[in-house]
Amino acid sequence: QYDAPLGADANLIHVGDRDVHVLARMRQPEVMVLGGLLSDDECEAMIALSRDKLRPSTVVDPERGDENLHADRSSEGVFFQRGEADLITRVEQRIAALTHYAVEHGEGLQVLHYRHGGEYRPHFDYFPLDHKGTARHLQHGGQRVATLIVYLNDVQSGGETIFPDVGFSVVGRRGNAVYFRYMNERGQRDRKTLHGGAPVLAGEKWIMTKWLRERPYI
Ligand code: PD2
Ligand code: ZN
Repeated sequence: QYDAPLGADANLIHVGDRDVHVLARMRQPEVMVLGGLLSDDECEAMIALSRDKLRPSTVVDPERGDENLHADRSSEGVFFQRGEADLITRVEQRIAALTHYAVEHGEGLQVLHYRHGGEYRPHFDYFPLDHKGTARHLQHGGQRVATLIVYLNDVQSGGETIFPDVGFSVVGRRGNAVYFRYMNERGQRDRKTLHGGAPVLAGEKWIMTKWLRERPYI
C-alpha cells in the first residue's frame, strides 16, 4: 500500500530559501525528480569540501552488519556529520523542508565520486529484515524510509540512477535531485525501489545522498 505521495500535485515546491521544480513523478514506486535543489555554486562547494576526504566506498555485510569493500560499488566517498559546515546545515534544512522529515531523521550527508567505469549495482537502501547484520543498523533511528540523491555535476555519458524493475532511469544534472520513498507508515517496504548507479561511460560523476530514517538518527 502507498501513502499519499510527497508534493502530490505541486509543480513547484517552496523549500524555505529556494523554489524547487518537480520534473517527473512516479507513483508506484514513489519517485520524484526535482530541478534546482542546489545552486551551481553550492554543488561546486560541496565537491570542494569533499575532494580531499574521499575514501573507497564500502557495502554493508549482510551477516555481520559491518562495512566492507565490494565490487558492487566502485566509487569513493565521504560522510559528513549533520551540521558539520554552514553549507551542510543549509542543505540539510532545505532537505527537511522538502521531504517533511526533520533534520534529526537524516543520516549524515554522503558525497560520492565515481570515475570512468564506476557504478553502484542495483540494491535496496533499506536494511533487509532477514539479514543478521540488520539489527545493529536498526538500533540507530530504525529503518531507512526514503532517499534523496542530489547530482553535483553533469556526467558526459552514463551514470544514470536506474530503477531496473520499473524500467525507469534518472539522468543527473547539476543541482537536480531524485527522491524516492520505500517504507510506508505501516512499515511495509517497497521492492520496486530496487535501484543502482549505471556505469559512468565518459567523464565523472559526483552525487550527494541523504538517507532518511523512521526515527531520529543518533
Ligand atoms: O549514484 C547513484 O546514482 C546511486 C544509485 C543507487 C546512489 C545510490 N544508490 C545511493 O547512494 O544509495
Ligand atoms: Zn542506493
